[in-house]
Amino acid sequence: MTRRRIDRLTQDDVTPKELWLKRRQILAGLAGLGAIAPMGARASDEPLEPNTFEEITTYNNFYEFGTGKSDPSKNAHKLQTEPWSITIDGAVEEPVTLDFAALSEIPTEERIYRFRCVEAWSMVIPWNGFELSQLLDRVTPLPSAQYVQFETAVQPDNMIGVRRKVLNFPYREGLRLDEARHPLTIMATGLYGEPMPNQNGAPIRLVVPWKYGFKSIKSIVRITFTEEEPFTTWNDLNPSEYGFYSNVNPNVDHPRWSQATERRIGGGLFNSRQDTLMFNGYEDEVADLYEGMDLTVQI
Ligand SMILES: Nc1nc2c(c(=O)[nH]1)N[C@H]1C(S)=C(S)[C@@H](COP(=O)(O)O)O[C@H]1N2
Ligand SMILES: [Mo]
Repeated sequence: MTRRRIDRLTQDDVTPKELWLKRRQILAGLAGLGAIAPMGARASDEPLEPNTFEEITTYNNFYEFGTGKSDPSKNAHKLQTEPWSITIDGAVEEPVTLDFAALSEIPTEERIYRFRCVEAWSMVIPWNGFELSQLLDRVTPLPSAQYVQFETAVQPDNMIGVRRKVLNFPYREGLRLDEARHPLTIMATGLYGEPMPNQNGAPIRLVVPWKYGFKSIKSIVRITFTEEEPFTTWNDLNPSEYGFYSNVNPNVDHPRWSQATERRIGGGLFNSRQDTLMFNGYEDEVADLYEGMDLTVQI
């Protein structure tokens, strides 16, 4: 596993994709070829051509800042990200709280992942972050712990969607512990080598690339180990439409639309609609997590 720190860019160091690709090649040359290959790239033959920084930061779902795709990029500048901390508690021997300085010390690496929203659109995003297991290892779970629940910050004064109560906030999500510890599951602190933009879940958010996008909860302040399957926001709202597992699955349609294909944002007129891949293309890596489960029933 490669581990490297991505230096923060300066304010005016906007990264056009070509320049960023060139920088990656230089880094690849320095680090030795192969060391730079992101894990996600092995999942299928599709070359992962990332979406632009502009696309990734202007077409978002972040209901704390409104329900429209362009609302987060307009409203999320109000998110207060300093000070920030994550508390890890619940079924553990001793809870810990990590402040942002402690979180920033964890070395990051780049992961280029497909990202598939349950609404049948998708992107490819070059995240920077570290494996969630590195955070979970900071505590000793009780033997009875089976799941983790995640919770987003609630800042009513800064979050128009919270004031309007468009969802049952705080936004909460959850994973089974083996899913949470899977090496593809990351805590992302940036993208394109820049600190995480507010609208994408600053300063730190979850990314679970084989599950529908709503599992990848943003702006996390709490991780709680639990014995039972935890409360999760969308599952609570409508369990028949949003399962706890919500693995990307082209063979199980959403009750109101097909999940067989997806619209790649920015994909152009002719190649914008493409087949959705089982587990979003990460089947080789994650299928064994679900051995013996009927994925048409346990959605
Ligand atoms: N706290 C919080 N996290 C969230 C959401 C949200 O509304 N609030 N939306 C989810 C959904 S539906 C998607 S598709 C992704 C979108 O991530 P992106 O805007 O970085 O592409 O964030 C997920 N995480
Ligand atoms: Mo989504």
